[in-house]
Amino acid sequence: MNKIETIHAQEILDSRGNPTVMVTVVLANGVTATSCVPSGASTGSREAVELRDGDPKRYGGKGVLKAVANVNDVLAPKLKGKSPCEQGAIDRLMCELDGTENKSKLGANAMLGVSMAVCRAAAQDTKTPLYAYIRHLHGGKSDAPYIIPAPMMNVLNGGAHATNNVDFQEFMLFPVGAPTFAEALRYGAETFHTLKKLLQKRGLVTSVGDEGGFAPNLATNDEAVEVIVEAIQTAGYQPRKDIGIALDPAASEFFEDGAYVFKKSDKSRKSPDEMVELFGKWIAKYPILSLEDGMGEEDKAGWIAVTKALGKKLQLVGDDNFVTNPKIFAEGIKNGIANAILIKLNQIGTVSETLETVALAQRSGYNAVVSHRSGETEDAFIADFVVGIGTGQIKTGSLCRSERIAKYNRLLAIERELGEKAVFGGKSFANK
Ligand code: 2PG
Ligand code: MG
Repeated sequence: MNKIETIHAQEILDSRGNPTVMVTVVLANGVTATSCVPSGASTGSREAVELRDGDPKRYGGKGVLKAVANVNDVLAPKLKGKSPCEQGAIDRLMCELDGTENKSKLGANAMLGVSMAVCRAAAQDTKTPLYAYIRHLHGGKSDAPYIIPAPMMNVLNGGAHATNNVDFQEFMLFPVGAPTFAEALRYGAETFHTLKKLLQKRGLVTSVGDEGGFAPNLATNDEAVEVIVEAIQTAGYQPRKDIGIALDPAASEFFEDGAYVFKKSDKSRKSPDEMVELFGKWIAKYPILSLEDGMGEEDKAGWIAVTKALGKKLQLVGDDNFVTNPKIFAEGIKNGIANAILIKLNQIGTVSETLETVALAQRSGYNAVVSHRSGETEDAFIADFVVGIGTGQIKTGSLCRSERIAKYNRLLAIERELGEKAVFGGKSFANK
């Protein structure tokens, strides 16, 4: 096995035009692997720290030169000479060198860039596709079929991802009834283009938000779901059976003093109980299969209530409240919160810890949805990652904008490459 020769980081831009970290690992035999780190907007308060320079003279304080220097000057010299196959040891060493609970010293952006680039270098060096290498790292059975995930495609953006008047952040198509990933993508793209026409007919704007979904002003949050259902039907698909809906209200963003305040639309306030009631009505009326962050991360009682009321009827995904952190997630499981977790590598900051959280979900009967961030790059690491862990679901944005499409295109290539050795994740989900 080859050894790490150099590790080099540099500042690049993400899809919002903000700085982020790119890391390149070079092995002694010349194998070279690069990874880029994403960045969230509606972040959970307990996420690992994304180190920013805070110098107002550069990028409004958002520069990442400190994180870059931490890779080049602190991590690189310590990791030189190590085998990239020792993912666990390398990630542990980085955590030790950081020495904080939340990676605030070296920065989760610095550490994750190294962690992902090391993982990719090991895969390349062993001439293994990245998804297969991740399956091996995760201890997956090598003879089991791979699962190509069902995509959640965010076609209508609101909340912190758009400047419209829609309070809920993400309205996603979830084509669980498609026979393959390629077909799921086609169902989604056709519905996306149909939705554009429907919005245009109503005189609404069709410019897009951060994740590539349309971001029109609408009369109510309900109208967002209604126009999507109409688009599904007009595109020739059956709501629920062919294409369901997944929501991420990102409710932490509008939870204030114990109530949910619809500040972007009608300024109304709802108690946690009224929110549970609203979701209950919505799932009876609309083909909603998955609800992420329906309650705010601080509203533990609300989360317990929504899980009791609706947890048998649909997938309830914890994002801001679990932040891909195995300790925080374990606490949530104990408290009977949610039945699924969103997995974002940069919320925790290393590949190994992310795999630990995924393993905990799998042991505990929780579904796990791998996710992009609203600020993304061309790096499609998560496409391989979700196939490697085999949890069967990914959310990675709309059907436009190359930083989103890069992940979908990679999944198309993986599905083609694996052929008979893979099954589509939508099937098992649809049958649940
Ligand atoms: C979310 C994410 C990704 P952000 O809330 O799930 O869609 O948004 O990256 O802004 O946290
Ligand atoms: Mg979320």
